[in-house]
Formats: sequence, C-alpha cells, structure tokens
Amino acid sequence: MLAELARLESSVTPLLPLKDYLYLMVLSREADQREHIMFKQGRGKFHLPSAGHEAVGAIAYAIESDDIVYPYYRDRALMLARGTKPYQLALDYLAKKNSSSGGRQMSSHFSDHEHHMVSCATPTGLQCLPSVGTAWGFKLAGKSNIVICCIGDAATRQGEFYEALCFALQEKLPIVFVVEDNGYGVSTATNTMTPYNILALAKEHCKIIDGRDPEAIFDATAIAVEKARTNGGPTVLWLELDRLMSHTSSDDQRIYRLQEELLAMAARDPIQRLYQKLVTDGQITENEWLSQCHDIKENVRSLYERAELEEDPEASEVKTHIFSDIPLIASPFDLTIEKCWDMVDAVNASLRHLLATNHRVILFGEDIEDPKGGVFGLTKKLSRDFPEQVFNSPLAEATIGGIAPGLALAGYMPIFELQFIDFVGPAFNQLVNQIATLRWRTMGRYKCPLVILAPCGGYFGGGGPWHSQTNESWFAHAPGLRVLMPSTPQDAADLICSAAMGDDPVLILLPKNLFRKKIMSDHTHSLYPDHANICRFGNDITVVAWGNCVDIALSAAKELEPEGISAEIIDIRSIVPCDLRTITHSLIKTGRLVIIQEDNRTCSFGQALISDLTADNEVWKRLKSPPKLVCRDDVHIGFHFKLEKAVLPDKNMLIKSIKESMVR
Ligand SMILES: Cc1ncc(C[n+]2csc(CCOP(=O)(O)OP(=O)(O)O)c2C)c(N)n1
Ligand SMILES: [Mg+2]
Repeated sequence: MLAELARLESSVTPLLPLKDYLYLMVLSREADQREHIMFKQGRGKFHLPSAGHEAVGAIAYAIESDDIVYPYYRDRALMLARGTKPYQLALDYLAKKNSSSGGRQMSSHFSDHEHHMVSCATPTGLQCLPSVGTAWGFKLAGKSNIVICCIGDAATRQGEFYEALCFALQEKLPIVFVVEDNGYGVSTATNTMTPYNILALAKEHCKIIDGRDPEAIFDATAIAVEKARTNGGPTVLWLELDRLMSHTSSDDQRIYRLQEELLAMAARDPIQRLYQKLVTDGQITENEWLSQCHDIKENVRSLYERAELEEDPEASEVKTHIFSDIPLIASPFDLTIEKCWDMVDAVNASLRHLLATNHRVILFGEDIEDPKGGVFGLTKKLSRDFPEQVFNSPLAEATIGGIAPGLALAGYMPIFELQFIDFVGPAFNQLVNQIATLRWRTMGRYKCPLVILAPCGGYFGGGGPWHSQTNESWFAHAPGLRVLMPSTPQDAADLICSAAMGDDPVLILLPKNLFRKKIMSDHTHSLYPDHANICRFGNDITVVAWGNCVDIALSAAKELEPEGISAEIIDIRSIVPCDLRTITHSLIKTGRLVIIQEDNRTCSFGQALISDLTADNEVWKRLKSPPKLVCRDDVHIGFHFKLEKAVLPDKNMLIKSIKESMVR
C-alpha cells in the first residue's frame, strides 16, 4: 500500500490498467498463434513470434504518446499498447500493399509513424545509435521527450550498442535501453556472453527486472523515464523473460533446448501468471476470462482473413521511395568568389552560411571544434561562432553515422564529418543498412535528410593505404545514398548547400588534394548538383572524370590540343544519380570514351559507367574505338610517394589511353 502511494506521488504517468493489459497480451499471443498456423498452412511466408515478450508492452503506459520508441522484432505487444491496430500488424504479416513497409520488410519488422514507433531493420542492434541521435535531438531542442530503444540480449554484443550507451552516458541523454533477455540468440545460449553476465555493464546504469511481470516493467520504466526526463541520463532496463516459441518459423528450438527447459518456461508464461494474479485478487472470473479469450481468438481469426483479401504490392512500384521525389535544387547561396578561394575556404564559408541561416543544422565530427577546427581546417571558427551547433564527436565512426539519422528524425539537419573516407568502415553499417534504406523500407514515411562530408583521395603524398582512397564505388553500390564529389571550390560550396537543403541522405567526398588549390570559378558550370558539368568542349573524344581526376583530364586535353586532338571533358560531380544524358550526348558526337577515376578497377563506378553508356544503341552504333578506363589497379596505395605514384592514374596514362583510342 505504501509502495503504491509512493508510486502515485512520484509517477507522472497513469497506472497500468492490469485487466485491460492482460487482454492486450492475449491479443498479441493470439496474433502469434494465428501467424504460426497460417505459416504452416502456407498462407504466410515468415513468422517471427513475440510469445513470452508480451509484458514488455507495459512500457507504453509509462511514456507519453509523443515519446519515440525504437522497437525490435519481438515487440508486437508494445506496438499494440502504443496504438498500432492489430489489423495493421496482420497486413504486415501478409506483406500487403498497405502494410507499414508496403511489403518490403519481413514481417514483424515493426514500424508505425503515426504512433512514433520507428521502423526496425533486420541487422540486429542497428537501432541503438539512431535512438541516441533522436535523444540528443530532444536534448538539444530543450524538449522533455524521451526515447525508448529495445534490443535483444544477444544483440547487446554488437559494438554499436556500446557506442550508443557511451554517447548517451557522455551527454546524459533522455533514453531508456530495454534489453529483452530471453537467454538465446537463435540457438546460442547467451548466459555466458551478455555484457550483464560478464560484468561489462556498470551496476549504476543497469536495472534487472522480471520481464514476465508487466507491473514490474511499468514501475521500472516509470522511474527510468523520470530520470531521463530530468537530465539524469540513460538507464538500461535488463528484462529477464522467455522466448516461448522458436526463434522464427525457420527454426525449431526443440533441437537445441531440453524438454525440461521448455516445460519450465511454459509454466512461467507471463499471461498465465497475470491471469492467476487477477483471479486471486478477484479482478477477473474464469468465465469472463474464457469468454474474452474466445472473442479475441475469433476477432483475430477474422481480421487476418479480412487482411488476406487486401491488395498485394504492385511489382511495378518497387522502385519508388529510393530517393525523395524532389531533386537537389540549386543552392541560392552565392559564393561570389571575388578573390580566388580554395576548397577549404569554400567549404568553411558554406558551412558558416548554413549554420547562420538554419539553426537546425548541426555539425558533428572528430576534432572539428576550435581551436583546431578540423584536421584540414574545414570547420575553423565555426564552434567559436556557433557553439550550440558545432560539436566534437568521439573517435567513433559508427557513432557519427548512426547519430545522424536519429538526429534527422528529431528534425535536425545533420552535416557530419568523417575525418577521412578511409575510416568509414565502422560507419558503413549505418550508411548502407540504415540511412540508405529507411525511406524505401517505410514507403517514405520515415526519411533521412542529412549530409556526410568526407575528405578523400590521394595525390597528396604520404597518405599510405588509409589516407588516400576515394571509395566512391562502395557507396554508389548502395541504393538510397546520393554520392557527390566536387572538383572546384565553387562546386564544393554549391553541392554542400544544395545537399543541406535537400530531403535525402548525401555523401559528399571532398578531394583533399584540391583543398589548398585556388581555382577560379568560371561561372559556366551548372548550378544543379545532379547535372554533369562540361568543363571543356571538344569533338574527338569524351573524357569523363570526377574529383581530382578532372584537373588531370583538363591538363591532358590542353597538352593534346596542339596535336590536333580535341577532347571534351565532363565532370560528373554527382556519382549517384549520374547524369548519363550529358555523357551520352557527348559520346554520340565524339564516338570515343575514356573514363579516368582514382578508385581501383574491379566493380568500380567507372567500370559500371562504361557498361551503362555502351548499352545505349545510339552510343554503340557511333563508337569508333573501345571505351577505356584509366584507374588504379586492384592494389593498395603505398606510403612512399613512389609507391603512390605507381598506382594512381596520371596525365601520362590518360594521354596514352586517349591516343590509343584515336588511332583505332
Ligand atoms: C547483424 C546481424 N547479424 C545476424 C543476424 C541474424 N539474426 C537474426 S536474430 C539473431 C539473434 C538475435 O538474438 P537476440 O538479440 O537475443 O534477440 P532475440 O531474437 O532472442 O529476441 C540473429 C543472429 C542479424 N539479423 N543481424
Ligand atoms: Mg535473445
């Protein structure tokens, strides 16, 4: 009684309506049973059960409707408790056109924009860093909202879980991590593996809760939420519970779990436990229970039958929502280059302009704060002048890549810097699996407008294998990311400003060899980032380049002019999407093609471009010689300048290729 009173006083949230909640748990379980049966009948393709995790939905009663939840795939009860209709979950199971992902995601990969439940992707742990990004956004905006991030026990061994927890602790973020520990990751028992079991989690941040008891979960959540809302920072709620069914419909847990274990689990079924308690307390009678369960079962059956009749997704629509419908628009920012600026000046000026004109712009990256202002000085004096918008990140690229989409979800425009693209490895997961897929996998309901800046490339000398790459081909291969590379200061400013006004995730690779070169703007280039730039007109051969290679191509063309070879140089600027029209138009005129790229050969963007361009009948008919790719071979870049020079494409290699193309 006293505890009850204390809770009433301390809690700002309503109490958990136990009887209603019991029936919600039954509803969730019935949906699982129905999906299991339908899978066996061949009426569903995949079933991922939440059975045993139903008590977790009690969290919904301890938070506000505009708090954000990042659920994971066993959170059916939590979805229902937040307000998602069971019919909607039936559509998800059946991958119908009107499901949350339009049939694109596997079933149980929950998402409900209306109820602030953020789309769950399949890679385990992918939600942790974005959750923290959203919590950071709430804190920066001075809002009192909090974030709930749910995750399985095995997935807490993903590095991103630690990065997320570290950032949440560092910034005292309003977030609660909910670990649903069912003791297994598929067939692997986790009791000797979880950070809790191996004492890798500090006790102060972690609370062990009976995850089969909705009241215990509700109480613990209410306390953790109160702490989060009052600037007390994160809590890890570690819920001990059971996975009552096999991992998925593709698994049979009887192979790896003992019969006694399965029986013991069934005996502590959270639904039965709550039912018994309510019967004992006199809140429910057996008759009422039987009649309610019967009704729920029949309702669930009928709504799945109804959902089966709904429209399937249209195959012809699978390509929608890769990008926003709005192309990048020309930046109104006029970087009139009175004096001759270099790329560092131009990047700095455009970032300054964006910070000044949009308080939602946040810069985040390693060493970007003053007095250093970035290892290349790209952000010099920006943290001094915009201390509430410019922040050093920890030395953790996954954090940079993962905070960005979460912060975007909180309404900010992240412009984040990876110190060198060579170190993108840890951020790759977020870039390719989270950022690049979010819009597509939610039919545009969620999106990731953000900019990632990354110095790239060689010709600088002494960069070695990991300060010399451009790596654009890795990202060109990931549908859903725009990839840009400027070759002049003016272009850098235009591309950054346009990208920051857009609605898509944009990776801008900045060739650091150009950082200190003063290149006058010729004011003839297109202002639209998606349009290639014809830097030099010619009639005999089309040379396609981007980044550092544009300069090489221009000087090769100059050298060839006295020999009577007129080369047209096209700087594509936007690798994804690529302006094939402009190149095709040029090729139809010249009939000859050489592409020069810094990246290495196999499966590279240049290789792909040759394939796409020559697939055009008009181009093919007019080709006078085979297209050529001048690039680095499949070899790493050595530290010694001689070793670097031996592998990066240069003017002589390009001239040789152009001449070979001319004689055929
Ligand atoms: C990054 C990644 N690796 C592997 C998988 C395949 N996989 C899916 S679920 C899972 C086990 C997850 O266990 P846990 O986090 O404990 O959650 P549970 O399924 O037990 O609820 C694995 C290995 C995946 N989806 N993502
Ligand atoms: Mg597990």
